[in-house]
Amino acid sequence: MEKLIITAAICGAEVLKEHNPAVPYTVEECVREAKSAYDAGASIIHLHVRYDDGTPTQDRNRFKEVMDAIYKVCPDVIIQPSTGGAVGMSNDERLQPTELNPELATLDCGTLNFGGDDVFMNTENTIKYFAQKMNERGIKPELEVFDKSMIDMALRLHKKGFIKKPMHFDFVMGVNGGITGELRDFIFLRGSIPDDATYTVAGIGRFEFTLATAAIIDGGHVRVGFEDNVFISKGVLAKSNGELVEKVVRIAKEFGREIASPNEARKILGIN
Ligand code: KMH
Ligand code: ZN
Repeated sequence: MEKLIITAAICGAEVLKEHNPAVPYTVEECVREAKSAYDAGASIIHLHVRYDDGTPTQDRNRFKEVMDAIYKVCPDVIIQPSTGGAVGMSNDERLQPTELNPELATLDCGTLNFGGDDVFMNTENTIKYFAQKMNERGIKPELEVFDKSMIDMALRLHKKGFIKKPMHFDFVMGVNGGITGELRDFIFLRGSIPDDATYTVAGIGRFEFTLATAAIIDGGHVRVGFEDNVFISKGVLAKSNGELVEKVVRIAKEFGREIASPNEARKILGIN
């Protein structure tokens, strides 16, 4: 089985210090959280950035500042900026971090309700526009799918030439408005992607570690982090993103799955 790629989604756009005081907002806090995850075994940092008061932003300069500071302490790590940003942002606002030519960035493959009154908008033309920009800039998209229909959208856009193979998916499971985090649904998604595709799974809240375990057994990859879940176990807040990654590493060891370094992750994903 391939080595396990662990992604740490350290910050997100919606989770707050009120949920867990260790959620990073400032540059220094982002560096601290990225380093804790990297030291524990994460090879990819999925990155959102905030202003110091916690407001999410897709500002190119803020991304550059945070990315440069992370590279100083984790020189070989893969930083994957979000192009999802926060609900309500415009397309061009969301695309700003792709101007920094990262190796990898997210590409959200459909629209969904996002709790309460929020709608996370990704029309077909938006997805095509984002895919084109990423192709122009040599960025591999990680295909964020919050439901089965979004896999179908990605496959359709592959046929039309917008998304290249090998495709790499992220199954984000358990968002209020998307597919559940039940194992039945994981098996459904996992069986719906091409044989030559790779995938990682991001279980939201209580689904984080059950889905991580399923992916470890199945040969997939795993995303954990405060963006998705702030608890290390029921009712106990995680002290850091590193603590969440350490738990995944322990589970992987139990099943004999080795952990990929950033360069090994690049090879598995076909980026260099
Ligand atoms: N913050 C969500 C609305 C991504 O990073 O590409 C979207 C999101 C997906 O987090
Ligand atoms: Zn994200």
